[in-house]
Amino acid sequence: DPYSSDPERHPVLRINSLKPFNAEPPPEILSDSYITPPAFFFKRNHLPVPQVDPASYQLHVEGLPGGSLMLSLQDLKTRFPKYTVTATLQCAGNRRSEMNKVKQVKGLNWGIAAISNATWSGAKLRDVLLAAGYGPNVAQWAQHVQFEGLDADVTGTSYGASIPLNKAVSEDGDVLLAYEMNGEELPADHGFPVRVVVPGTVGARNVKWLGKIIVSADESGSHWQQNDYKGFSPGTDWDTVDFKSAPAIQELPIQSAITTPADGAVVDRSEEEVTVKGYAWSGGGREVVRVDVSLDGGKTWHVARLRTNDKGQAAEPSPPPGRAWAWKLWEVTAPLPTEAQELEIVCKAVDNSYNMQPDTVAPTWNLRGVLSNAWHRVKVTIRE
Ligand code: MTE
Ligand code: MO
Repeated sequence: DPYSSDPERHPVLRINSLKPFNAEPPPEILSDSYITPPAFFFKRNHLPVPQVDPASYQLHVEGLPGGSLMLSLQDLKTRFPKYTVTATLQCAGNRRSEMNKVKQVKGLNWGIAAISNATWSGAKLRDVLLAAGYGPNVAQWAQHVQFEGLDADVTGTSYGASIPLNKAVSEDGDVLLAYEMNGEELPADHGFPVRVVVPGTVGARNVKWLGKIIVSADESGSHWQQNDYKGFSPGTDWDTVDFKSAPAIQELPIQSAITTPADGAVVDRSEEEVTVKGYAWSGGGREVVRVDVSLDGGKTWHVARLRTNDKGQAAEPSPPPGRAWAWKLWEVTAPLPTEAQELEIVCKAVDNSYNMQPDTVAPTWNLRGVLSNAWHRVKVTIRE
């Protein structure tokens, strides 16, 4: 069994698939802490977790004029400045189960918790590429940076993905070769000893157990770059889909969801009010500037309070423009509407480009069930 050396996992995780291991935390745990504890951080593996010996680990950097560069874990830690970035990771398939209710899609049936937030520390990819010979002349022929994982299937094919070269080398891109998560060494499930963290970019490009970096004229040729993680029209089906016709997902759209109360919860009339909590995040470093919450299916709205730490009520000052990599947690307490027996609680977020979420799922349905970001709705009963 290639999965026999997979690590132990926290029993509270909701398992989507055991081999490979895919799981998400109960949603209310997400809004309990601004920085998600690694035990609860969602886990998305396509293959068995590889066992990597940190002492003999070598990262290969290829495709630059200086020839190939090999870096040990020690090299990464000592030859390059260490940066820490708080960044949210979200799987392209987060909230796929809502698309499944419209019409069957192919993929793991994620709820709303295939998203989590951590602080990541490591070397900047930019610094490593500069050390490997990157210069302005490279941008004349290269356009992509490919990553290969050390996890592989039975045929020896490893997980792979790529990002645009300009994201990789931009000073403001904050792309890390991370060896720490929340101040501790990376857990096995999250890419020990080194993973790429591409802030603002879909989870799939944040390659874990990083073995190789290739600067290239071409995108990664991997299945996951070419024939997966792309969006299509609701009218496109498996007979008509042409994966070459759509770009690979990189930055993700605006997103928010309600972590509590849960769908189907009951509140007592005597409580007189209800507290609603959730998360909001946008891709590409766009900052969430507002979250609107409705208790009546979208007829009337309240503005939620946004939170960027666990300390107090107030949000910290905004990050520099275009570098809002982390989610905001939000919360609103509102009176129970006097006539209603049932609440339809809805949330929608707005980012600083004034991007907003679509109000319903159906017009965004796609055969792989990715990019699911409609207004999130939960129904709650009021007990008299
Ligand atoms: N990297 C490798 N090597 N193998 C993988 O299966 N899965 C990707 C990405 N990096 C994957 C990988 C996907 S699709 C996602 S959403 C994120 O890792 C999930 O990261 P996490 O498990 O740390 O939450
Ligand atoms: Mo993913």
